[in-house]
Order: sequence, then structure tokens, then C-alpha cells
Amino acid sequence: MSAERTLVLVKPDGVSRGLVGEVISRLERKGLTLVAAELRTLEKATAETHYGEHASKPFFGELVEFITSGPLVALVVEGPRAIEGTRGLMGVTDPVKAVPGSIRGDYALEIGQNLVHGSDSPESAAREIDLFFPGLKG
Ligand code: IDP
Repeated sequence: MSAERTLVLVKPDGVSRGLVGEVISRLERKGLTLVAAELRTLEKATAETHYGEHASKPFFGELVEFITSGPLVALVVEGPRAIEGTRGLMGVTDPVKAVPGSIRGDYALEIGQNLVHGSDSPESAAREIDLFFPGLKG
């Protein structure tokens, strides 16, 4: 299968807890290649666009507030089945249910502070890569 690209965020909790290296290391050890990386604090509008599919959810305000609360690290990684592979490394959304061995399973307890984001489909990956790294091919 040809290489695929996906967007990964080490969210502000991951940066403040010093887990950026750990997340990047796990992605690299899995065999994924880093093709873009940036430390940045998101504008509210960018966060609202990124999480647009959750706009009607009761936790939307909290989610936008959290993701803009401090610097995050945006990454694009590439490899065969990168989207599914990254989602597997991350673990499920609720870190208490995420299996030990996954990033969320090993390092997080709260759903609102679950350390990482990874695109969930090729369409999301293309949209999110374009939002964070305009001009970089999804
Ligand atoms: P994902 O990050 O595993 O793809 P999504 O369902 O797309 O999960 O949700 C986006 C983010 O919204 C989650 O990573 C989590 O931080 C936050 N979130 C999801 N559900 C809740 C909730 O019930 N309360 C607070 N935050 C939530």
C-alpha cells in the first residue's frame, strides 16, 4: 500500500507534561516518518474549524478552551496506513478505556485531557493537514 499522511497533535497537556518526545518517539518507532512539525498556540478560530464536527456537542466550549490554552505540537507523519496506525498508537478517546501500551492508556485519565489527536479518516487528514500546514500535500 502506498504511503499515507496524517495529522497528529500533541495537545497542550502533552506539551506541559513534557511528553512531546515520548509521543514522537512512539510514532517513529512504529515506522512512521515525520514530514512536518511545529510548536504553536492555536487561535480560537483555528480550533473551532479543526473541531467543527463537534460544534453542537455540550463539551465544545471546553474543548476549544483547552486546545487553545497553551502551545501544542502539530505533526504530519507518513507511512503505510498511517491514519489507522496512529489511531492504534493513541488508544481510544476515553483514556481510562484506552488499553495499556497505548499513549492515552499509559499516560492519561481524563477525556478532556487525552494528550493527543490523530486524524480519523483520509478526508479528515487532508482537511486537517491543509489547516495546519497549508501547501503541504495531504
Ligand atoms: P478522538 O480525539 O479520539 O478522535 P473525538 O470524538 O473526535 O475523539 O473527540 C475530540 C476530542 O474531544 C477528544 O479527543 C476529547 O479530548 C474531547 N472529548 C470527546 N468527548 C468528550 C466529552 O464527553 N467531554 C469532554 N471532552 C470530550
